[in-house]
Order: sequence, then structure tokens, then C-alpha cells
Amino acid sequence: MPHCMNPGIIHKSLTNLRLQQKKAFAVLVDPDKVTIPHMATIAALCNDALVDYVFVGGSLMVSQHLDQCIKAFKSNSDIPVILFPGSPSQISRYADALFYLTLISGRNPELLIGAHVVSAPMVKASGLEIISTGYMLIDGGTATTVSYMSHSTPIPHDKDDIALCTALAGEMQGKHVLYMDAGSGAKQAISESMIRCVTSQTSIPLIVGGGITEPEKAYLNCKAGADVIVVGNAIEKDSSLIKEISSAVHQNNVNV
Ligand code: 1GP
Repeated sequence: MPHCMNPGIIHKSLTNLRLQQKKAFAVLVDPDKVTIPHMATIAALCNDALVDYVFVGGSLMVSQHLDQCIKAFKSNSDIPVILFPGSPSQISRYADALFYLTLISGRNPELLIGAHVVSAPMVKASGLEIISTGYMLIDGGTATTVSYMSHSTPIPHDKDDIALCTALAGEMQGKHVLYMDAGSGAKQAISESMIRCVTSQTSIPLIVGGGITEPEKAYLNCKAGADVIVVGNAIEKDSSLIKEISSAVHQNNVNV
């Protein structure tokens, strides 16, 4: 039996964050923006900065080296790798788990169920730990690749109540985690007010990303209730931010 729907080790680690009021930092790696030799450097930086998770994926995947990217990372690090797929083709058995995304902020049936049906046999056969994820796009002040590719309208930046109701629906549908994303390279990251509103009434882990470029913002988002902070774009531009943002996120764990 390669996989069952019981919570796996990664899901448990995410749930424990919320239970123990600890915060985690995830680095997002887009395979289209790295070379295989560069993965060893990324792994070393992540190891050194005590990064908790590495997410791998992108809205588009033009390159064909997803497996090699993950293998190169895994041979240099024990940090769990979770697939964050932009499409059903982005599956690799070398990862530790898969965010099984449902775009609950959108009304595109393909991303609510269609793509899942088509990819179900492949996902099942992968043997990956499946983390059922309520994925919510929040307007980040610019047209992001993910909103274009998903044919969906993001939740307005200041509509905390819509985000809350969407998150509640996701939790009651049985999603393991929620992922609120302003989209890669967003001009405006998700507000603390929205994070606070969502976490005040939901109890599953909340991952927050999109447009986070500074340690201070990561720290504040955690304070507001985010369990995992994910950063991709800013780190691609300045890899020294891995350590700085990781420290800021983990600062929330000092007095727990
Ligand atoms: C995007 O949440 C991730 O899906 C990360 O966004 O690349 O803007 O950090 P950034």
C-alpha cells in the first residue's frame, strides 16, 4: 500500500506547529530558475539557516529537470521537500510530500476537481504523502502568473471576511492545511489583519506566502498567526535573505 489518507509525517509536523505554537520557514524553489549544480548551494544555505521545509514548484514549468533538482537537493540536505505543483504534471517521487492543491478562492472547476480526476492515478501511484491543501489566492496588487494561469480572481486584499469564510469552508471540507498566497512577486504581501482574522477561527495550519521580501514582514505575519512563511522570489535575488528571514520566523519560537 504505497499511500493512505491517514496523516503522514509531514502533515503531522505541520499540525504540531499549530499545537506547539511554533513557526516554520519554507524556501520555495522554482525549477525553472535554478540549475542542477546550484541545488547543492541552495541546500547548503538552507541547512545553515535551519530552514524547515523546501517547497518545489512553479506556475509554469518549462524545464524538464524536476526529478534531478529534487535529487540534487536531497543528496545535500535532510530538509523535507514538498511539491507545490502549478500543474498535475509536476509530480516527482523523489519528494517527501505533495501539496494536493484545491484553489478554493477560485471558481474554476478544473482547479476544484477536474485536474484532480485526471491526475489521480498518477498521484496515487507516486506513493507521495498527500497533504490536502485549501489554496487561496489573495490580491497582491499586481497580476501574478498564478492568477493568470488559474483563470481565477483573487480575494481582494482588504476583504478579510471573504478570506475567513473561504478558509472556514476549506477546513470544514477536510483540508489538512490552508495556503494563503498573494502570488510570487506580489507587490503587497498578505495583511496581518487577514491572517489574524483567518487564524482566529480556524485550527488547521496556515501557510502564508507571496511578496514577502523582508524579515520584519515574515516576523509580523507569524505574530499574526501564520504557521509557515514561504519565500521564493526575494531569495532568488538575494540568497543572504534565507538566513535573515529564517531567524526572524524562528524568533517567534524563542519564548514559546
Ligand atoms: C508563491 O507563496 C509563494 O506561490 C512565494 O512567493 O516568490 O513572492 O516569495 P514569492
